[in-house]
Amino acid sequence: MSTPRRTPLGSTPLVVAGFMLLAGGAAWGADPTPALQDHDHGLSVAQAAEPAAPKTGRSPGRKDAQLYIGWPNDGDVVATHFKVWFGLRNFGVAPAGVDRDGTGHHHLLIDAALDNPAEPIPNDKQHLHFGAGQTETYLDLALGRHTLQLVLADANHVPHDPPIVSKKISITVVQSRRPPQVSER
Ligand SMILES: [Cu+2]
Repeated sequence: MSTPRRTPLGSTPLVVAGFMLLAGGAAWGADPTPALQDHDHGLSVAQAAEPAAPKTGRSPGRKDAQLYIGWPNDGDVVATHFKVWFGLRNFGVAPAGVDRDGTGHHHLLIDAALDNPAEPIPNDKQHLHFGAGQTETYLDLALGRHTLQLVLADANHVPHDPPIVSKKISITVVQSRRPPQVSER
């Protein structure tokens, strides 16, 4: 018997449903309960025999949730220091660690792609976490072309299921023009 790794409030119905399926499976005897094989990420029948096993740990997304980069726009030319703001519709922003369905925090991927939505998002210079619930930031990027993409993830930095991601945009960073010097001290 294993215990669930984590038990977010929102996952309770899934766990209960999984348990009921398992109970049903046991009642059918040797029937390998085909419904369970479709469940989430290809659990084997042996794993599914443990009532707690079906929990994958991913928080539910919403198909109508919309994540987008409000600024800059795709194709924009920006200075080396520039602002980025994040847009989200039909979903909420909550700080990292707040485990509540229908919420997440922003992650900005710079010149990177979301490799595996079932894993926590890495934390490095190409994967920025906004765990305080921020909805904008300033970036300092090297000259040249870069891609930006937003990914929402849950309290444990794992993307939702289905993942909530923005379109990946391309921008070109050029040398900032210094504002004119008004006066010398
Ligand atoms: Cu995060």
